[in-house]
Amino acid sequence: MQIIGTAGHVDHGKSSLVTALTGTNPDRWIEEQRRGMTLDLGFAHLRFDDGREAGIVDVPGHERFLHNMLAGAAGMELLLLVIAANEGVMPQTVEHLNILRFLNVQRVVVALTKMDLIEPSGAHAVTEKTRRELAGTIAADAPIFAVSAASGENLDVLKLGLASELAKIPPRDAEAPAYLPVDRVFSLQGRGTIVTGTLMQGRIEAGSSLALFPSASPVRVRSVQVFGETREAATGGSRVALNLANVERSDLSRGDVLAEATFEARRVLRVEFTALPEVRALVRRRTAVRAYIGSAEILGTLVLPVPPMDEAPVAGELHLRHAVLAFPGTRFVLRRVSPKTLLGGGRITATDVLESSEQLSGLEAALLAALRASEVPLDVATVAYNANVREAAAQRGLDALVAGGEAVRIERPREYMTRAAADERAGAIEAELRRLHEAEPWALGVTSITLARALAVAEPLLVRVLAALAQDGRIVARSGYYSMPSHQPPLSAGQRGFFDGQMPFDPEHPLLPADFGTVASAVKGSDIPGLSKAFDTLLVRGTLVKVGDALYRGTQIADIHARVERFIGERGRMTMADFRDLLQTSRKYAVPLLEWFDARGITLRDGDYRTFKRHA
Ligand SMILES: Nc1nc2c(ncn2[C@@H]2O[C@H](COP(=O)(O)OP(=O)(O)OP(=O)(O)O)[C@@H](O)[C@H]2O)c(=O)[nH]1
Ligand SMILES: [Mg+2]
Repeated sequence: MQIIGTAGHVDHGKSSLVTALTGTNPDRWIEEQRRGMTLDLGFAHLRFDDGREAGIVDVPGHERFLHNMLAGAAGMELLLLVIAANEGVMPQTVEHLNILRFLNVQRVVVALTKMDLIEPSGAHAVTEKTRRELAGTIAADAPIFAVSAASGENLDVLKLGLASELAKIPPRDAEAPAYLPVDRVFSLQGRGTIVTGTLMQGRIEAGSSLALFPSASPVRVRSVQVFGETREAATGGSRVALNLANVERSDLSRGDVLAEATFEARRVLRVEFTALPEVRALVRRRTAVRAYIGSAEILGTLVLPVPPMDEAPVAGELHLRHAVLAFPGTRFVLRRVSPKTLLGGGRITATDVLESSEQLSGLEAALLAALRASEVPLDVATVAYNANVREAAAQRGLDALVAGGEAVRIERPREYMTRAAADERAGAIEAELRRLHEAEPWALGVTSITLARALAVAEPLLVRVLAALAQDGRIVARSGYYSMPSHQPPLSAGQRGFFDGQMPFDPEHPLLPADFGTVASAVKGSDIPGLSKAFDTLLVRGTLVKVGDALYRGTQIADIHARVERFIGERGRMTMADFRDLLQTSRKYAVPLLEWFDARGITLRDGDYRTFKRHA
């Protein structure tokens, strides 16, 4: 099997094309279907008429979810670049190409889709324009197929094109050791822990023993599945799901690697790095970075003897905060810590670097010593005083330390602490978050007050540290709750049964909501554990939606949204009476609903009429 990956700007039709080609909608979450937008990686299985098969990894186009795109990007061999004919090459089209040029893509196919939206007479001109816009990228010489997922036009030709490009890609090395970056972890009732990923190389057999990195803890592979079918073994280039013994779901996350137990994860890697020309000035001797290796995102520092001057790769070191299992030849991409600008990428050349060759200047070393000597974060004036240097010099040195990742800045008021001290705090916070997620999986997260109490630290300082961690993407802050990025609150069976009972599906009136007050007081009156936190979670995540006094399921809102989209698409505009007829509902429900859509910038009110405003 081989892996095809999609890429392209948000909304250009990647997932629709995957659905049209395979019959599988890669948007597997309700939230994705409700928002009509891919949030995380999706997977589908493409079978060709001659019996060959390929796995498809579908990525989100929105730049906010670029970290998810990056988690799936390393496994791609054939890139299916999707460009909407009515929009052409857009910022994320370029960004995705900039990422993928550093990874393992070997061939590219361009799908110029949504051709049904342009005049047939303009087709040739659009194709030519696209060809020009792709000059100088890895898609420069790729075949371009003009298609439409909506009408099905030319999809069979595209499929033949994919098959012919796949045939040009040599099979992956089966003799190489197995290397599986994990991109999904879940547990199945009665089966235990399941991980999925793209097997980058080698072979994994049912019954074999491997280890999980970076911890190197041993695991046994109970069974192997490739696209839902149980197999004796999977080989490089397959999308695999492994049922693992001796490991809890909570011990694993995206970014971990399964490989042979004799290997060792490393924190310092020797690398060759190429900076993207437009951001070269941001790369210094020491640059704090987010490194994307396999499916992992790891913070660290890129250390170069001289900053890059041109297109040529520069040899240097990558100092990571967490060890990673990688091989010489493994490819990676780097982004800035914040803002998360794409910096470039490269190749790991050696993993046997044990000692850091990093040198700090005398000033930086003195400032770091001053920070180290303090138990609390310090402002620039205090650091300057303690290190006996002028404040302007201290500021310059601190900025360099922050850029290089040795020191961390927290805001309001602005103060500094060493990376080691910040990591220690962060580690304690993350461990506590994990513990609380396990204790109350249905809760969206934890408040700063609860965390401060559990960790016995002052809340005001904790809030500032939490803000810095959220900025780094190490934790998520949402509606006053903090959580680990991987936390996906599931409901207990009792909680699920309760909400299903409160909001039964009525096939006669599929869009009729429940009464918010009634459900809320039933929540209060029930003795099912954790129910009110579970209710909050459902509301914040949009699984349930409060509109005025009514309570809808997210799927009902998605359905209403789709009907409105279709109606306005056909008629151009919609009145309140149209809306009522469309939903076969009364004013009581229709008025707050439309106001809710207005407030979210989905519909646009103009007197008595509404028009549509997608992604406003
Ligand atoms: N007319 C027309 N509309 C299309 C076509 N393909 C997709 N669409 C519409 O374009 C919108 C976006 O399609 P998606 O497939 O979700 O786009 P995407 O690239 O996966 O979007 P993200 O994953 O969020 O980046 C949806 O409303 C689709 O119905 C097409 O060939 N023709
Ligand atoms: Mg999509």
